[in-house]
Amino acid sequence: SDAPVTITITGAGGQIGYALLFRIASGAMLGADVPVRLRLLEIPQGLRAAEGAALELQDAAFATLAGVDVTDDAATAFDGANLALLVGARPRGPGMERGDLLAANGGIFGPQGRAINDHAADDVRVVVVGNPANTNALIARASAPDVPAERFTALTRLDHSRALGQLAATLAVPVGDLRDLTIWGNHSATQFPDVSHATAAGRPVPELLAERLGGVDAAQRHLEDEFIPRVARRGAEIIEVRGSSSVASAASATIDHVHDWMLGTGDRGWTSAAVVSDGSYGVPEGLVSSFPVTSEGGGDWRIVPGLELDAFARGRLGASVAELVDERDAVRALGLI
Ligand code: NAX
Repeated sequence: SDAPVTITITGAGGQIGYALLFRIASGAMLGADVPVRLRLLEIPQGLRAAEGAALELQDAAFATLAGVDVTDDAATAFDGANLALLVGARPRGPGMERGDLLAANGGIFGPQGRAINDHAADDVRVVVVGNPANTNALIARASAPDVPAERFTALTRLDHSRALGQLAATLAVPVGDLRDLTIWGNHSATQFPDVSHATAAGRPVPELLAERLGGVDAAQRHLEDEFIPRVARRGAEIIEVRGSSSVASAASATIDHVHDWMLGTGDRGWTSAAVVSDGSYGVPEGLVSSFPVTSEGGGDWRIVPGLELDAFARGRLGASVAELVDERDAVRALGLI
C-alpha cells in the first residue's frame, strides 16, 4: 500500500482537535483508502489531553490510521508534514488589546511557520484555523520563505457552510441544491457573505429571495439586517445557546476545506477559502483573504475569475479588506512579518 500522508495538527489536545482527529483518522478527509499518520503538537499544558486523544484513537482501531505521535516540539511535529492544520492559538483574554492578541499569536505562528519551512515535506499544505486566522496565516507564510505562498490558507469554510445553512432555511430548499455562494474578506465580523451569484436548483438566489420575501427591497433588507449579520455573528450565537464555542462544525469545515483542496470541488460549484491574494478583485496582493475558489484536486486553489461585484458588494468587501490591511500593518509594525 501507499506511504501514509503525514498530517500535523496543532492544538490537538483542544476542543476542535478532539473533534477533528477522529474524522481524519476515519478517512473522512482524504478518503477511506488513504493511510494517514498524525502528529499532534501541543504546548506542555495540553500534552496530556493530546496523549489521551491518542489513546482513544488507538481504541477506535481505524484501518486508515498508520500512527500517532504526540509532541511539544515543533521541529518534530512538522517533520515530513504533507498537511499542517494549525488549530492551536492564543485566545483573546480579558482586557487584551488587538495588538497584544496579534503579538501573542505572532509568537506562535512565526515559529510554526519557520518549523514548516525547515522540516515539512516539499508538498506541504497549510490551513490555519486558530484565530485571528487570516493574519496568523499571513505571519506563518512570512516565516516560511521557501514554501510557495499559495500553500498557506485560512479557514472560512465554516462561514461558508453557515451561510448555506441560513439560506437553505430561508428559502426552504435542501442545502445540497445551493451553489456558488461566497465568503469574501476576513474571518471576522466584517466578512461579507455574498449570495449575488448563488443559485438554488439552477435559479438565481436573489430572485428567489425577492419572491419569497415580497420584493427586491425586502430581499436586500433581509440580506443586510438578518442574513449577513447572523452569519458573521454565528460564532457568538453558538456560544450563547450551547454555552461553548463552535467545535464539531469547525472541525467539519476544516475537513471539507482540505478534502476539496486535495480531492477537488468537482461539479459542486465553488466554495470559499482564505488564500494569499494575487490582486484579484482589488484585494492587495499578499493579504490572506477569503475568495470564491475551486480546485481540480492536488492542492491548488484557483480564485474564480471575472465575477461582477455591484456597489454594495464592493463596499462590503472593501471594509473587510481594510480590516485585513490594518491587521497586516499592525503585525508589520510589531516586526512579525
Ligand atoms: P481550545 O482552547 O479548546 O484548544 C486550543 C488548543 O491549542 C489548546 O489545547 C492549547 O493548549 C493549544 N495550543 C495553544 N498554543 C499552542 C501552540 N503554540 N502550539 C500548539 N498548541 C497550542 O480551542 P478550540 O475550541 O479547539 O479552538 C481553536 C482555535 O480555533 C481558536 O483560536 C478558535 O478561535 C479558532 N476557531 C476558528 C474558527 C474558524 O472558522 N476559523 C471557528 C472555530 C474556532 O472559533
